Amino acid sequence: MPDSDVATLAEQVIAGDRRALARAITLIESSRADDREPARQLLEHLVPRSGDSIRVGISGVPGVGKSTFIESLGNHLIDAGHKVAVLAVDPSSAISGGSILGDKTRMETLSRRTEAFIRPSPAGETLGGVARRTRETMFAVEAAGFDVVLVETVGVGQSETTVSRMTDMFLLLLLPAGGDELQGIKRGIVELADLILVNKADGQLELAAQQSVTDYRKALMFMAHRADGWQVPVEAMSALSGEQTPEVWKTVTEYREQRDKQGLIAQKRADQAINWMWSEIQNGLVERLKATPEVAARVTELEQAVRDNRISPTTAADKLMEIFIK
Ligand SMILES: Nc1nc2c(ncn2[C@@H]2O[C@H](COP(=O)(O)OP(=O)(O)OP(=O)(O)O)[C@@H](O)[C@H]2O)c(=O)[nH]1
Ligand SMILES: [Mg+2]
Repeated sequence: MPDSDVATLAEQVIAGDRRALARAITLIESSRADDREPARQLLEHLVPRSGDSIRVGISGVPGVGKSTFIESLGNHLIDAGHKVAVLAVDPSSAISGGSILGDKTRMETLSRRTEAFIRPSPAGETLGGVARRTRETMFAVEAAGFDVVLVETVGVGQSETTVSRMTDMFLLLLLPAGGDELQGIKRGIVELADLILVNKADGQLELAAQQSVTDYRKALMFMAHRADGWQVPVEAMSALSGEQTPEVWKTVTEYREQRDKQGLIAQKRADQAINWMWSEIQNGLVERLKATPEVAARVTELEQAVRDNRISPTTAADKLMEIFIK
């Protein structure tokens, strides 16, 4: 793609042209080697126009109600005059080749509104690859004028950390659960989640949900306090009825405003950007190392030696890095 075309595409995205935005994201997500450079150039145009948004991560186990909540929240926000982008980070999309997260059929009303933009998880070889493309897509949707970005991810391990590293606030959805299951709320979660929502607080589950809220609040009190002094709220919610959605959003904006005043959002984003730069360097170096013919020629042999316990992984790694540097 010639430079002038990239510039035109960027202009169209910034002007709010949806089809241009879709094309831009396709370019960003492309794994073709010759798309990488134009994608990079495109981002250079878009990044200065990005950032004017609230970025919210939403996580929870499959079936907890993430999509139902996003449908409710998204509609509420659009009614209030926002433009809402929904992105997804699904590590399993690497295996399945596609993702159900961010699937439009699960957000039926929202997906039909022109003020919403829904993009399923990109496919990628690694979580890092998926995350990189989602971050870059975030720049594109922000440049296109979307001022709320919701990033959905499944609540299984690494992907939560990944999403918390690209958002301003992280929401964790939990299911109503009794005593023993409370251990599901692990220590790390407290550092990660800025707001905990016990979903499905309706019908037969309402009482159990209220009880869970009480239990989780107690459990949180006994855990180490967060370094930043934020007391993580725990609330019951029914994403299905959407009754608490305005209240939930109020908590999000309060959190945002409070931290914005203290300069903490800008600081967090700056830290995230620096971390990202270093993880790009890490990934890039490994890619280049593997692509070096002199290294490639020795990899199989050294891997076998490590498998057979003939040399230590550390020594093998040192050897390969030495070959690379030379
Ligand atoms: N009763 C009740 N059911 C709900 C609520 N929220 C979601 N559900 C139902 O729970 C099921 C799963 O909801 P989803 O929104 O698809 O859940 P999800 O977390 O997006 O699931 P995955 O995308 O598979 O990870 C659906 O049948 C919803 O209708 C709620 O607040 N109350
Ligand atoms: Mg979903």
